[in-house]
Amino acid sequence: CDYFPTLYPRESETREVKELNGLWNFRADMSVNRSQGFDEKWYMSRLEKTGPVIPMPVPSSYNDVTQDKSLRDFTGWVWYDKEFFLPLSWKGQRVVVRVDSARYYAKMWINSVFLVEHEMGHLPFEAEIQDIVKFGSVNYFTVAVDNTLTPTTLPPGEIVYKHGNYPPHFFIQSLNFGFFNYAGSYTGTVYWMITTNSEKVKVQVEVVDAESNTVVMGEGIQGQATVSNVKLWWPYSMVKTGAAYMYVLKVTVKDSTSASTDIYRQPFGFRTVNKTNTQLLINNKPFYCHGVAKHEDYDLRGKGLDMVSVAKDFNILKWLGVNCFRTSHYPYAEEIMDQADQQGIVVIDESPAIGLIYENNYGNKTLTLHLQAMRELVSRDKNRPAVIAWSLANEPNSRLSISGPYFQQVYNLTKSLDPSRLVTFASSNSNPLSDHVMNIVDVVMVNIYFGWYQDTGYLQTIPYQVPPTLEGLFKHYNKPVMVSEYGAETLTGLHTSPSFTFSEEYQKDLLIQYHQEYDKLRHEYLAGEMIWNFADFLIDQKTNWAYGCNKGLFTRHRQPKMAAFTVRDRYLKMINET
Ligand code: BDP
Repeated sequence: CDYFPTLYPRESETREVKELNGLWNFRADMSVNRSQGFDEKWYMSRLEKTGPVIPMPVPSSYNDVTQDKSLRDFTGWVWYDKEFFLPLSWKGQRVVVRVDSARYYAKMWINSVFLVEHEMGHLPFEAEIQDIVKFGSVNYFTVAVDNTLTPTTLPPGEIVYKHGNYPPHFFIQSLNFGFFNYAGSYTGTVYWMITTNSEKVKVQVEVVDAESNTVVMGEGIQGQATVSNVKLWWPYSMVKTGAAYMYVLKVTVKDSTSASTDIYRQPFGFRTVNKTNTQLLINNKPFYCHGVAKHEDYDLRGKGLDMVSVAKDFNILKWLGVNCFRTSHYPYAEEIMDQADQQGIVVIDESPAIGLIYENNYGNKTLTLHLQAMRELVSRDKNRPAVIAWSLANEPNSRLSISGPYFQQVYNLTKSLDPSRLVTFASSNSNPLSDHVMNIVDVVMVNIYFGWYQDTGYLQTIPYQVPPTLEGLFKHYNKPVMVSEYGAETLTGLHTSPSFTFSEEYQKDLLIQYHQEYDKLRHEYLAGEMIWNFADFLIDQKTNWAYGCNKGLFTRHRQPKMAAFTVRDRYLKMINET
């Protein structure tokens, strides 16, 4: 898919949005090689005519919705279809159909006409359909989605066939990552560049402030305008009042050939991001990230967008005093990003590149996809003030020498697309002597598990491990260092005294040990701490994890574990200090 959308669908005087959310028809292709749907051309008719279908909610991952284990663990193509109407009044207009995310590979048809295919989850794709759809009568929309991950997908995985004492055609989808494969009085200058599909257009732009006053106007498909007395966008933790101030760029395009008008409103904010060798700076003031790493993961709906959960999560983030989170390990829904912008919570925006572990994950196909992921992500989120950094990947194997030139290319592209933000990645390697990527990026982020994966149970080792590790990174790279993950598995309700691994006390004790060390370093070169994880989430079935990753401060149902109160005390105190 060469064409990727940059504008979120927003209603305006000239734009209408019709959501196709709800129950769709659904059919998994359970045939041995998962090709029955294509062989029989299921897209040529309504899906129910091809065989048995079940209702499936959209948006949602399908895995946890039914009682069927084979569907929960399914790998391969599934098919969705839905009937819809477009009003006669839309005739003559440009009509675009958009999918916000389909994990991992998607193809779509309308009225059996193939429209577009898109590789990679978490990022939107769209197609123009005004020449295909019928106005004032029924249409149908077919989407086929394949969640198979191979060594050259992003993220990579592998299909491993098992022979011998196994059921016929038995295979497992092995993953290179650990989460469930849900299918998935200053002046400010505003710059704009507008793409239109007609040349005879007159473009007018207005900058509208949060009180609905037009503060400056401009013209032309490309230009700039200066806003005086600009109100800056600040994280809520940095100012007592006026945080998260947003403007809107109202764009009016008049096409003299067709005498039509289009109006679109793009929210944005004014703020700068910078760094010294020891600190991150927002609007030239030091910003210390006290936050969490998150997941898009909810009970039953998997990664399906659910506004109740989004609202609850943001209320919890504020309750905890979190001022920053990382979208581990893929881009999150735009509705989530909107909340970060509007509530003044800083975001480190991560690409879907997780699990680049083996040599064969570093081929040209993956690189091409990775570059495309960065293009799509930057283009989607470039106007968001909350986003201060792009995270190129999580825990790539940066000990492999091939990772150096590979990430140099991904870094170069990202920086050229957006020189205004920092570029980083989360490293599992904390040894500069064996690393090939940390030297490339602007800020060092590292995932550390002392007292958990390393020296399990021995919390007294933490003061001997954390400072030298972080200092080693700082001394070697002379860049700010952030801890992008640290934590321990914790089963809610398991209590032990003295603390024992997996108990709530252990998680609390571990975090406190780290905090004592961070407090010594945060006035030096440490620029942030992010707990793994905000809440428990599902991973694939394993022996050493009890129904998912339980390193959350909250359960999957968003109820607090003991450590949540410890973190809240710490983070609120930090906010009061500023
Ligand atoms: C880290 C990964 C993260 C895992 C975490 C863990 O970045 O995705 O969930 O370990 O094991 O290495 O809990």
